[in-house]
Amino acid sequence: MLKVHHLNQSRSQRVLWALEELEQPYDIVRYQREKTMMAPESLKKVHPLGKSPVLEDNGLVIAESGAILEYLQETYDLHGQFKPQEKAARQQYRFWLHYAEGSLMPLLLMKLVFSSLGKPPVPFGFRTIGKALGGGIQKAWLNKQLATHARFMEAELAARPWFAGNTLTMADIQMSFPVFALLARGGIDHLPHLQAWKAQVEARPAWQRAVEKGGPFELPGSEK
Ligand SMILES: N[C@@H](CCC(=O)N[C@@H](CS)C(=O)NCC(=O)O)C(=O)O
Repeated sequence: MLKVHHLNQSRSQRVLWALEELEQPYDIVRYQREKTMMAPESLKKVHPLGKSPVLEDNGLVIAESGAILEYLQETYDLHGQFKPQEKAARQQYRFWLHYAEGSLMPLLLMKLVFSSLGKPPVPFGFRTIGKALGGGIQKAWLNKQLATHARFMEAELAARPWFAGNTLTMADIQMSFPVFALLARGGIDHLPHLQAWKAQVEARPAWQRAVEKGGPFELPGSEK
């Protein structure tokens, strides 16, 4: 039986969603984030990096959500429903699979860190300077980067309903975590295509079953 090592409010939501779309049975091993938001040490017993998701299947232990989604598509998408066949769409698919963690998530992680510098666990005496520094970096650089990425995705989704074409693919599943994070903490107000994309994700029965099984998926916001 497939086994998903699932951390609450995390990227492993993608894997639960993918398995629900593929209608594959699976077991969930649950981990709860600590106060620091880190995963518990016990995850390191499954994979040395101690990050979620990790998938176990037939003696294989697979980390990295993109690698897991590609594995699931190759192994369980028997009718090729979740990967485009046509060449140009397949290149888009590959692009978004890499872009999600390679380009977009690092900016969103920076947003989370720089907007938290004025708060615990930063020691009290450093919070004023931390807030000023974090705010300064966001204003001078980070917010502009995020706005460029948001405009790019808006333009792409104006041309088609899903990231790699007219139907849902693993590229959308991989993009779900950064898009939800961008909408929660990016501080950008008018993103109608990304909002519409999120709404069509949330309307999918497979997404809803994944949330029911995995627990609520509400990523924290941040100060603008
Ligand atoms: N690029 C990896 C990132 C994995 C990752 O950082 N996962 C987060 C959850 S969203 C995690 O395990 N955080 C807990 C920690 O760092 O201790 C992937 O896509 O799987």
